[in-house]
Amino acid sequence: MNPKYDPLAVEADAQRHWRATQAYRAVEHATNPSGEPKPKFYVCSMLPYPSGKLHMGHVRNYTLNDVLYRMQRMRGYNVMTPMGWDAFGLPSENAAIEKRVPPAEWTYANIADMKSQMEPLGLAFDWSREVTTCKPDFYVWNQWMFLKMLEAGIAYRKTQIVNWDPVDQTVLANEQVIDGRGWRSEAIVEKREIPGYYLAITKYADELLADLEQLDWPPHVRAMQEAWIGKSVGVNFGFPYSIDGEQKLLRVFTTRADTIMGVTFVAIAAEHPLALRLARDEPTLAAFVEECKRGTTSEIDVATMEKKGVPTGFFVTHPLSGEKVPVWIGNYVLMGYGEGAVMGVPGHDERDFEFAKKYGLPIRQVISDTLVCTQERRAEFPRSEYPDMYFDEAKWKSWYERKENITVVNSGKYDGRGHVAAVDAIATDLKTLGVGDKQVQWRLRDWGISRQRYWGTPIPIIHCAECGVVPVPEKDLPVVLPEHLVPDGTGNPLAKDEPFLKCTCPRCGKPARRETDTMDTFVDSSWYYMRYCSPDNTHAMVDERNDYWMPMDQYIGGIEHAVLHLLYARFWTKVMRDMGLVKFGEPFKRLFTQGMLTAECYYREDDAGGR
Ligand code: HQ5
Ligand code: ZN
Repeated sequence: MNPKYDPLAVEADAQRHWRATQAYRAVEHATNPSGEPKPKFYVCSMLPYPSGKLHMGHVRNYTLNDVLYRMQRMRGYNVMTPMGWDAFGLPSENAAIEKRVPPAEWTYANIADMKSQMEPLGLAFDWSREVTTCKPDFYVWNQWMFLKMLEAGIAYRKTQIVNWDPVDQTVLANEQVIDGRGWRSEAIVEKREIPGYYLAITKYADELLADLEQLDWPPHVRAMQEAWIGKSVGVNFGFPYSIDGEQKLLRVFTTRADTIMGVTFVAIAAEHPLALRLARDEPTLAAFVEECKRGTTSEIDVATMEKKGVPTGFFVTHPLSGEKVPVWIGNYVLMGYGEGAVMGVPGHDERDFEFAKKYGLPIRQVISDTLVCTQERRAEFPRSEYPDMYFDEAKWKSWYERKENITVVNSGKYDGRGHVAAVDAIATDLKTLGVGDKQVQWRLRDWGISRQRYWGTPIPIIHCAECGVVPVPEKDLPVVLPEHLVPDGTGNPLAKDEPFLKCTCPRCGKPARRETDTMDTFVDSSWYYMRYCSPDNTHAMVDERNDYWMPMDQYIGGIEHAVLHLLYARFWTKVMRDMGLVKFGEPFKRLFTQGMLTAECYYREDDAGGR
């Protein structure tokens, strides 16, 4: 035996043996020598875009995968690890434009190249499960699911103002716009109004948020998803008042109902019906209303302009304390936002604070992260000895900005509660009184999947002059994407390809035109990891082999997919579950984000100045 490790000889021999014995072919329900079923372990790395040559970053990602595979196999698991190609999308199309070749040709050549670089690494991939997303046997199921989603009301068409990337000539999802620029091209994004197809991910917002808790994922990834979903629970409630013999409610919306006992005034917009009513009897109010009308309607301008207001002399009733609260007309309250009225809590809101200081309105502290001296306990805790327990102008802002680790004070029965508990209790009481309720707001928007691009899954829709927008019947799937077209950079070549465009309307049989929009490639990556379980099934998207391997035990990939891909995949899985296609609601039990290798490299100059 050669005592030295000679990779060329050893690796080639080992790999020949692995190939001959199909060493990495995974079989469902494998048993150990004593006949007992082995526990399964599905480990998978994020599949590459076949954009050229294999990158050192890929190798790093796939080596982590390989190490885990081998360890779990030695520990007695029935392990499966597959590989595939995220083959649709802009990089191929852009390269095709540049090289004047069809993107299919360029993509298949890259796949062959990258595979030939990957194979000698001797990674434990079960190549019999290889998935290539630009092939009809894969994307037919994108189309099939799209039709199912249309039926279920998850997929829909609407005209909307969209983010338009002028360089990539395509629509971007909100999450593909980073600081006003396209996530890939970095071009400044413009606004355009066009029709497109959307998936109602917002219907799943609650569940996508709640289920984060059950995932063994890095906390920062869960936090990023949570922030992206962006649930804010506010309370919409009213201050009762009566005018002209009528009982009314002056409605406001707030995300800080925990500060409700700190209300010392209500400010209303100049266009608010109550302002207009009061101005009828009072010339000074009428003059101020006129002055405000000439002002701004922009939220941004309001933040910086001088806050002005006039007291109306009118009072509403605090719904919980019963106190009389003065109503002011404020130039910083806009009729177009919320209710056109805001509760004034100068102790804990920067704008209200500025306003109250200017007009000498009372400031009341009702939240704090320290033990705060309530009115009754002043003697016990003199200010000179316990300055931290008193309202401090310099500190008010930190109280306002924080929701964590704060305590409600000076608020009667709500004292001692944290932000969430106080909001809950106060909302419940307002509801009982019939003057308010919780209102949930989300940052998440529906997922726009239309791309005005050639190299993607055709959206299975037909446009008929008589019948309008008609889904392609299931039996006519797949709508096959022609592979010979050469994009020239001036829009979508499908829109100029007669053989693709021409079709007959499935409803009335008259000549019709095919939809030329294709799907976002994040559709492919939302479920490719399930297709690895049954890549050969020609009559179903997934089958019982998916029930065996999924949910995935360990997913490994770059942190750049913390929000987009991983959120879409979770959503897609939940939709499949609701259609009875899978039995689980979360695809990835554990996640490891390995970070991404960038082009940065460190070097040292030698004495001669060489590197
Ligand atoms: C890395 C690099 C390059 C890559 N097709 C998508 C993709 O990101 C994945 C889909 C599931 C949406 C890592 C990267 C990712 C894997 C594949 N990588 N350093 N494809 N310089 O080709 O670490 O983080 O870009 O996990 O390789 O990357 S990809
Ligand atoms: Zn028709």
